[in-house]
Amino acid sequence: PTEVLTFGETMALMRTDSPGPLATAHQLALGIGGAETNVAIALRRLGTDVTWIGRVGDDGLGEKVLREVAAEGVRVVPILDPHAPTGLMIKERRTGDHTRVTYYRASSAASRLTPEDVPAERIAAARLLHVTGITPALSASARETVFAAVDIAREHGVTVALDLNYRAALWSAEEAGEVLRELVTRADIVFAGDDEAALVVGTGECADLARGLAALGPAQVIIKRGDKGAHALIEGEVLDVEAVPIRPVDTVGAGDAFVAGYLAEYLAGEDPARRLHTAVRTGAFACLVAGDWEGMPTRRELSLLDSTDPVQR
Ligand code: KDG
Repeated sequence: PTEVLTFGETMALMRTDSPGPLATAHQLALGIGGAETNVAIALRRLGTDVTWIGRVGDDGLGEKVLREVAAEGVRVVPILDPHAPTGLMIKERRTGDHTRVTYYRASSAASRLTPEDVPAERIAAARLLHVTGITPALSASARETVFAAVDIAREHGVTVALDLNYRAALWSAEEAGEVLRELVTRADIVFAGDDEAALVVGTGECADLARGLAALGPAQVIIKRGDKGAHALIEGEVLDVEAVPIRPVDTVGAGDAFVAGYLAEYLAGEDPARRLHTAVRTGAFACLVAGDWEGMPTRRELSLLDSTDPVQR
Protein backbone atom coordinates (compact mmCIF):
# COMPACT_ATOMS: atom_id res chain seq x y z
CA PRO A 1 0.00 0.00 0.00
CA THR A 2 1.18 3.49 -0.82
CA GLU A 3 -0.34 6.95 -0.56
CA VAL A 4 0.98 8.24 -3.85
CA LEU A 5 1.99 6.21 -6.88
CA THR A 6 3.91 7.83 -9.70
CA PHE A 7 6.00 6.72 -12.67
CA GLY A 8 8.00 8.31 -15.46
CA GLU A 9 11.46 8.95 -16.80
CA THR A 10 14.25 9.94 -14.46
CA MET A 11 17.53 10.69 -16.17
CA ALA A 12 21.11 11.16 -15.24
CA LEU A 13 21.60 14.91 -15.04
CA MET A 14 24.84 16.69 -15.78
CA ARG A 15 25.21 20.38 -15.15
CA THR A 16 27.87 23.01 -15.57
CA ASP A 17 28.74 24.82 -12.37
CA SER A 18 29.77 28.19 -13.70
CA PRO A 19 28.15 30.33 -16.41
CA GLY A 20 29.36 29.90 -19.98
CA PRO A 21 28.82 27.79 -23.08
CA LEU A 22 28.92 24.01 -22.79
CA ALA A 23 31.55 23.95 -25.53
CA THR A 24 34.10 25.54 -23.23
CA ALA A 25 33.07 23.81 -19.99
CA HIS A 26 35.65 21.54 -18.37
CA GLN A 27 33.58 20.07 -15.61
CA LEU A 28 30.08 18.73 -15.17
CA ALA A 29 28.45 17.83 -11.87
CA LEU A 30 26.57 14.53 -12.03
CA GLY A 31 23.16 14.08 -10.48
CA ILE A 32 19.75 12.80 -11.46
CA GLY A 33 16.44 14.43 -12.35
CA GLY A 34 12.96 13.66 -13.56
CA ALA A 35 9.71 15.47 -12.96
CA GLU A 36 7.97 12.55 -11.25
CA THR A 37 10.86 11.70 -8.93
CA ASN A 38 11.27 15.38 -8.13
CA VAL A 39 7.65 15.32 -6.97
CA ALA A 40 8.12 11.98 -5.21
CA ILE A 41 11.18 13.14 -3.28
CA ALA A 42 9.52 16.40 -2.28
CA LEU A 43 6.41 14.51 -1.12
CA ARG A 44 8.54 12.13 0.89
CA ARG A 45 10.38 14.99 2.59
CA LEU A 46 6.98 16.39 3.56
CA GLY A 47 6.05 13.06 5.12
CA THR A 48 3.95 11.45 2.40
CA ASP A 49 4.38 7.77 1.61
CA VAL A 50 5.26 7.47 -2.08
CA THR A 51 6.17 4.83 -4.64
CA TRP A 52 7.88 5.49 -7.99
CA ILE A 53 7.97 2.97 -10.81
CA GLY A 54 10.97 3.65 -13.03
CA ARG A 55 12.35 2.01 -16.13
CA VAL A 56 16.09 2.60 -16.50
CA GLY A 57 18.91 1.08 -18.49
CA ASP A 58 20.91 -1.76 -16.97
CA ASP A 59 23.88 0.58 -16.64
CA GLY A 60 25.73 2.71 -14.10
CA LEU A 61 23.58 5.77 -14.63
CA GLY A 62 20.43 3.70 -14.16
CA GLU A 63 21.86 2.34 -10.95
CA LYS A 64 22.62 5.89 -9.83
CA VAL A 65 19.03 6.97 -10.51
CA LEU A 66 17.65 4.06 -8.48
CA ARG A 67 20.07 4.60 -5.58
CA GLU A 68 19.44 8.33 -5.30
CA VAL A 69 15.66 8.03 -5.35
CA ALA A 70 15.67 5.12 -2.90
CA ALA A 71 18.06 7.01 -0.61
CA GLU A 72 15.38 9.68 -0.24
CA GLY A 73 12.96 7.14 1.21
CA VAL A 74 10.82 6.85 -1.91
CA ARG A 75 9.73 3.24 -2.50
CA VAL A 76 11.34 2.38 -5.83
CA VAL A 77 9.97 -0.27 -8.16
CA PRO A 78 12.78 -0.69 -10.70
CA ILE A 79 12.45 -2.06 -14.20
CA LEU A 80 15.87 -2.73 -15.69
CA ASP A 81 15.97 -2.61 -19.46
CA PRO A 82 19.02 -4.45 -20.85
CA HIS A 83 18.34 -3.20 -24.39
CA ALA A 84 18.33 0.59 -23.96
CA PRO A 85 20.35 3.16 -22.00
CA THR A 86 19.28 5.42 -19.16
CA GLY A 87 18.39 8.86 -20.50
CA LEU A 88 20.64 11.85 -19.93
CA MET A 89 19.91 15.53 -19.51
CA ILE A 90 22.46 18.33 -19.58
CA LYS A 91 21.86 21.66 -17.93
CA GLU A 92 24.07 24.39 -19.30
CA ARG A 93 24.29 27.55 -17.23
CA ARG A 94 24.70 29.78 -20.25
CA THR A 95 24.60 33.00 -18.18
CA GLY A 96 24.04 33.71 -14.52
CA ASP A 97 20.32 33.97 -15.27
CA HIS A 98 19.75 31.56 -18.18
CA THR A 99 19.79 27.78 -18.17
CA ARG A 100 19.65 25.70 -21.34
CA VAL A 101 18.51 22.07 -21.16
CA THR A 102 19.58 19.44 -23.70
CA TYR A 103 18.14 15.92 -23.68
CA TYR A 104 19.81 12.71 -24.75
CA ARG A 105 16.78 10.55 -24.17
CA ALA A 106 15.44 9.43 -27.57
CA SER A 107 14.98 5.61 -27.44
CA SER A 108 16.01 5.59 -23.78
CA ALA A 109 14.97 2.77 -21.46
CA ALA A 110 12.16 4.89 -20.02
CA SER A 111 10.78 5.62 -23.47
CA ARG A 112 10.16 1.85 -23.71
CA LEU A 113 7.75 1.95 -20.75
CA THR A 114 4.72 -0.29 -21.36
CA PRO A 115 1.37 -0.68 -19.58
CA GLU A 116 2.61 -3.96 -18.01
CA ASP A 117 5.25 -1.94 -16.12
CA VAL A 118 2.53 -0.25 -14.06
CA PRO A 119 0.44 -3.07 -12.59
CA ALA A 120 -3.24 -2.50 -11.82
CA GLU A 121 -2.92 -3.77 -8.25
CA ARG A 122 -0.31 -1.13 -7.40
CA ILE A 123 -2.54 1.61 -8.78
CA ALA A 124 -5.64 0.31 -7.03
CA ALA A 125 -3.79 0.24 -3.70
CA ALA A 126 -2.84 3.94 -3.90
CA ARG A 127 -4.80 6.98 -2.73
CA LEU A 128 -3.48 9.12 -5.55
CA LEU A 129 -1.85 8.54 -8.93
CA HIS A 130 0.39 11.35 -10.18
CA VAL A 131 1.31 11.60 -13.87
CA THR A 132 2.86 14.30 -16.03
CA GLY A 133 2.61 15.37 -19.64
CA ILE A 134 6.25 14.41 -20.14
CA THR A 135 5.66 10.66 -20.20
CA PRO A 136 3.13 10.63 -23.07
CA ALA A 137 5.67 12.60 -25.13
CA LEU A 138 8.31 9.87 -24.84
CA SER A 139 6.82 7.22 -27.16
CA ALA A 140 3.58 5.55 -28.22
CA SER A 141 3.95 2.83 -25.57
CA ALA A 142 4.74 5.36 -22.83
CA ARG A 143 1.65 7.32 -23.86
CA GLU A 144 -0.43 4.15 -23.74
CA THR A 145 0.96 3.47 -20.26
CA VAL A 146 -0.20 6.84 -18.97
CA PHE A 147 -3.71 6.43 -20.34
CA ALA A 148 -3.97 2.84 -19.12
CA ALA A 149 -2.80 3.79 -15.62
CA VAL A 150 -5.19 6.74 -15.44
CA ASP A 151 -8.12 4.57 -16.57
CA ILE A 152 -7.32 1.96 -13.91
CA ALA A 153 -7.08 4.65 -11.25
CA ARG A 154 -10.47 6.03 -12.22
CA GLU A 155 -12.04 2.57 -12.15
CA HIS A 156 -10.79 2.10 -8.60
CA GLY A 157 -11.68 5.56 -7.30
CA VAL A 158 -8.01 6.57 -7.00
CA THR A 159 -7.52 10.35 -7.31
CA VAL A 160 -5.67 11.31 -10.50
CA ALA A 161 -3.29 14.28 -10.42
CA LEU A 162 -1.82 15.59 -13.66
CA ASP A 163 0.89 18.17 -14.24
CA LEU A 164 0.77 19.23 -17.89
CA ASN A 165 4.56 19.80 -17.98
CA TYR A 166 4.84 20.57 -21.69
CA ARG A 167 8.35 19.93 -23.03
CA ALA A 168 8.74 21.58 -26.43
CA ALA A 169 11.87 19.55 -27.20
CA LEU A 170 9.83 16.34 -27.12
CA TRP A 171 6.73 17.09 -29.20
CA SER A 172 4.84 19.81 -31.03
CA ALA A 173 2.36 22.12 -29.36
CA GLU A 174 -0.44 20.73 -31.57
CA GLU A 175 0.23 17.11 -30.73
CA ALA A 176 0.68 17.89 -27.05
CA GLY A 177 -2.50 20.00 -26.95
CA GLU A 178 -4.62 17.11 -28.16
CA VAL A 179 -3.14 14.47 -25.87
CA LEU A 180 -3.05 16.71 -22.80
CA ARG A 181 -6.68 17.67 -23.36
CA GLU A 182 -7.63 13.99 -23.26
CA LEU A 183 -5.71 13.58 -20.03
CA VAL A 184 -7.27 16.66 -18.44
CA THR A 185 -10.74 15.21 -19.00
CA ARG A 186 -9.67 12.16 -16.97
CA ALA A 187 -7.93 13.97 -14.08
CA ASP A 188 -9.21 15.19 -10.71
CA ILE A 189 -6.38 17.65 -10.00
CA VAL A 190 -4.64 19.52 -12.81
CA PHE A 191 -1.54 21.71 -12.54
CA ALA A 192 -0.45 23.89 -15.45
CA GLY A 193 1.65 26.92 -16.25
CA ASP A 194 -0.22 29.65 -18.16
CA ASP A 195 1.42 28.62 -21.45
CA GLU A 196 0.65 24.96 -20.87
CA ALA A 197 -2.99 25.63 -20.08
CA ALA A 198 -3.21 27.70 -23.26
CA LEU A 199 -2.14 24.64 -25.30
CA VAL A 200 -5.32 22.94 -24.16
CA VAL A 201 -7.91 25.71 -23.87
CA GLY A 202 -6.48 28.59 -25.94
CA THR A 203 -4.89 31.79 -24.66
CA GLY A 204 -6.55 33.91 -21.99
CA GLU A 205 -6.14 35.45 -18.56
CA CYS A 206 -5.30 32.92 -15.87
CA ALA A 207 -8.88 32.96 -14.57
CA ASP A 208 -10.12 32.02 -18.07
CA LEU A 209 -7.50 29.30 -18.33
CA ALA A 210 -8.52 27.80 -14.99
CA ARG A 211 -12.21 27.93 -15.92
CA GLY A 212 -11.46 26.37 -19.31
CA LEU A 213 -9.57 23.48 -17.76
CA ALA A 214 -12.18 22.97 -15.03
CA ALA A 215 -14.90 22.82 -17.69
CA LEU A 216 -13.18 19.69 -19.02
CA GLY A 217 -13.78 17.87 -15.74
CA PRO A 218 -11.14 18.31 -13.01
CA ALA A 219 -12.51 19.59 -9.70
CA GLN A 220 -9.17 21.17 -8.79
CA VAL A 221 -7.27 23.31 -11.28
CA ILE A 222 -4.13 25.15 -10.26
CA ILE A 223 -2.36 27.58 -12.57
CA LYS A 224 1.29 27.87 -11.56
CA ARG A 225 2.52 31.39 -12.21
CA GLY A 226 6.14 31.24 -11.09
CA ASP A 227 7.21 34.43 -9.34
CA LYS A 228 3.62 35.68 -9.60
CA GLY A 229 2.32 32.88 -7.37
CA ALA A 230 -0.67 30.80 -8.35
CA HIS A 231 -4.32 31.01 -9.34
CA ALA A 232 -6.66 28.16 -8.51
CA LEU A 233 -10.22 27.05 -9.08
CA ILE A 234 -10.98 24.42 -6.49
CA GLU A 235 -14.45 22.89 -6.26
CA GLY A 236 -15.81 26.17 -7.66
CA GLU A 237 -13.82 28.37 -5.29
CA VAL A 238 -11.38 30.90 -6.79
CA LEU A 239 -8.10 31.42 -4.93
CA ASP A 240 -5.02 33.51 -5.63
CA VAL A 241 -1.77 33.23 -3.77
CA GLU A 242 1.39 35.30 -4.02
CA ALA A 243 4.83 33.82 -4.50
CA VAL A 244 7.41 33.99 -1.73
CA PRO A 245 10.01 36.61 -2.77
CA ILE A 246 13.40 34.99 -3.29
CA ARG A 247 16.56 35.39 -5.37
CA PRO A 248 16.37 32.30 -7.61
CA VAL A 249 19.49 30.28 -8.40
CA ASP A 250 17.82 27.75 -10.73
CA THR A 251 14.07 27.51 -11.32
CA VAL A 252 14.09 23.98 -12.81
CA GLY A 253 12.17 21.74 -10.43
CA ALA A 254 10.12 24.56 -8.91
CA GLY A 255 6.92 23.38 -10.59
CA ASP A 256 7.44 19.86 -9.26
CA ALA A 257 8.07 21.18 -5.76
CA PHE A 258 4.89 23.25 -5.98
CA VAL A 259 2.90 20.18 -7.01
CA ALA A 260 4.33 18.17 -4.12
CA GLY A 261 3.52 20.91 -1.61
CA TYR A 262 -0.06 21.08 -2.82
CA LEU A 263 -0.58 17.31 -2.92
CA ALA A 264 1.01 16.68 0.48
CA GLU A 265 -1.43 19.11 2.10
CA TYR A 266 -4.37 17.80 0.08
CA LEU A 267 -3.63 14.27 1.28
CA ALA A 268 -3.25 15.56 4.84
CA GLY A 269 -6.80 16.92 4.61
CA GLU A 270 -5.81 20.60 4.59
CA ASP A 271 -8.04 23.24 2.98
CA PRO A 272 -7.25 24.77 -0.44
CA ALA A 273 -5.70 27.94 1.02
CA ARG A 274 -3.29 25.87 3.11
CA ARG A 275 -2.41 23.67 0.13
CA LEU A 276 -1.47 26.73 -1.90
CA HIS A 277 0.36 28.37 1.00
CA THR A 278 2.63 25.34 1.25
CA ALA A 279 2.92 24.93 -2.54
CA VAL A 280 4.39 28.40 -3.13
CA ARG A 281 6.87 27.77 -0.34
CA THR A 282 8.04 24.38 -1.60
CA GLY A 283 8.26 25.89 -5.09
CA ALA A 284 10.45 28.70 -3.79
CA PHE A 285 12.76 26.28 -1.99
CA ALA A 286 13.45 24.41 -5.24
CA CYS A 287 14.67 27.66 -6.85
CA LEU A 288 17.33 28.23 -4.23
CA VAL A 289 19.72 25.43 -5.21
CA ALA A 290 21.18 24.35 -8.56
CA GLY A 291 19.88 20.76 -8.49
CA ASP A 292 16.29 19.99 -9.51
CA TRP A 293 15.22 18.31 -6.25
CA GLU A 294 18.04 18.62 -3.74
CA GLY A 295 16.62 21.78 -2.20
CA MET A 296 13.15 20.38 -1.51
CA PRO A 297 12.20 21.23 2.09
CA THR A 298 11.24 19.01 4.95
CA ARG A 299 8.16 19.96 6.99
CA ARG A 300 10.33 21.47 9.70
CA GLU A 301 11.99 23.76 7.16
CA LEU A 302 8.79 25.04 5.57
CA SER A 303 8.60 28.26 7.59
CA LEU A 304 12.26 29.13 6.95
CA LEU A 305 11.51 31.47 4.05
CA ASP A 306 9.09 33.46 6.19
CA SER A 307 11.88 34.33 8.59
CA THR A 308 13.95 37.48 8.09
CA ASP A 309 16.67 36.22 10.43
CA PRO A 310 19.53 34.96 8.23
CA VAL A 311 20.88 32.68 10.95
CA GLN A 312 18.78 30.03 12.70
CA ARG A 313 20.15 28.73 15.99
O1 KDG B 1 10.40 19.69 -13.90
C1 KDG B 1 11.79 19.44 -13.90
C2 KDG B 1 12.04 18.32 -14.83
O2 KDG B 1 11.66 18.76 -16.10
C3 KDG B 1 13.47 17.90 -14.91
O3 KDG B 1 13.92 17.50 -13.63
C4 KDG B 1 13.74 16.80 -15.88
O4 KDG B 1 11.85 15.40 -16.18
C5 KDG B 1 12.59 16.22 -16.64
C6 KDG B 1 12.31 16.68 -18.01
O5 KDG B 1 11.75 15.89 -18.76
O6 KDG B 1 12.63 17.79 -18.36
